[in-house]
Amino acid sequence: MSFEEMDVDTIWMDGEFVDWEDANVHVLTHGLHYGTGVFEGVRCYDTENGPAIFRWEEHLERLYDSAKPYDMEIPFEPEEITEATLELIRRNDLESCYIRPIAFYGYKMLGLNPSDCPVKTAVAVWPWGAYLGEEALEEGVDVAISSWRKHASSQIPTTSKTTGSYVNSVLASLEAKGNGYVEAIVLNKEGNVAEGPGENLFMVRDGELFTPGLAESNLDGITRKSVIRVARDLGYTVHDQATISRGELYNADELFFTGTAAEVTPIRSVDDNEIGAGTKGPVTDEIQTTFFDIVEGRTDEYEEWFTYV
Ligand code: PPE
Repeated sequence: MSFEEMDVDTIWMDGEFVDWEDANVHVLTHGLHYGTGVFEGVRCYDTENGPAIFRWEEHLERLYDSAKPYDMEIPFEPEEITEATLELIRRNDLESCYIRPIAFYGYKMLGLNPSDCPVKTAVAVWPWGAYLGEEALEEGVDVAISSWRKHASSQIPTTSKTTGSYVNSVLASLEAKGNGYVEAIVLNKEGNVAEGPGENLFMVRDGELFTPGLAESNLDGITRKSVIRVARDLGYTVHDQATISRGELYNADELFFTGTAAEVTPIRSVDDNEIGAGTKGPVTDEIQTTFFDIVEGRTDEYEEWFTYV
C-alpha cells in the first residue's frame, strides 16, 4: 500500500509534530548522499489490553547503539523519543502500526566527515500488514540464495542499522523478486548464511534450532532474540551462535525468517528445493503461534516486553 492511500497525517520531526506533507529535508542532506543515517523498525500491536509497542526499549537502545560508529549524537533523550512516539500513535488514531524512528546527518555541508552537520531526528508511523503477504505466514515463502554477498562487519558494521548499508538488502531483494522468488537468503563473505535482506534466519534440525551468531554479518535482531527466548521457554535447544553452511539449508527440516516486519515467516523452498514437507513445519508452527499469542496479548507472560500507548 502506498503512503497516499493511508490515513495518517502527522510525523514527529526534530521535536515537533508536523503535517505529513511537511516532513521534508533539503536535497543536499548529508544522509541522502552518503547513507549516514540510522533507523529502527518497530511494531505496535492491537493487544487484548489496547495498543502496545513490542520491545520498544530494546529498539530504542539499538538506535543509539547504531549511531555510535558514526559519532552521531542523537539530540534527544530516549524518554523524549518515547513520549513523542506514544503521542504520535495517539494523534494518528492507530490501534496497530509500524514505527520508523530515524536519525541522520542533515544539511550544512557535503564531504565525508559529517561532524559539522546537524543530526535530524524523526519518527513516522503507519499501518503495515504482513511483510511478505498474509499467505506467507501460513504457507511459507519461496526463497533463493542471493548472488550478492553480505558485507563483513569490518566493512560496514552489520549490527548497526544504518541506512546506507541497506543498498545490499535492496540488491538482494531486487534480484530475488526479479527471478520470481518472494525473498532472498544472503550469504556472508565466507559463504555461510548471514540473513535475509530484512530478516534473521532460523533452521530446525532434529528438533533443535540454529541461528547464525552475530559474527556472521547479521543484524542483532530483536525478533531473533525474542524467538530464542520463547523457544527455550518452550523447551527447545537453541544454538544461537551457529555457523550455517549453504548446503545445510537444503537439508534442513524447517527454516523460517524472523523480523519486526516479517514476524515469524516459514520458508517452504530454497532455490526450488522443498524444505521438509514444503509447508510450515511443526516447530515453526509452535513458535509462530506462541509469537502471535504474545504480541496480540493472549498471554500475559512476557508483559515486560510491552510499552502501552
Ligand atoms: N536483518 C536485517 C537486515 C533487517 O533489516 C531486519 C529488520 C532484521 C534482520 C530483523 O531484525 P528485528 O526487526 O530487530 O527483528 N528489518 C526491518 C526493515 C524492513 C524493511 O523492509 O524496511 C524490519 O523488520 O522492520
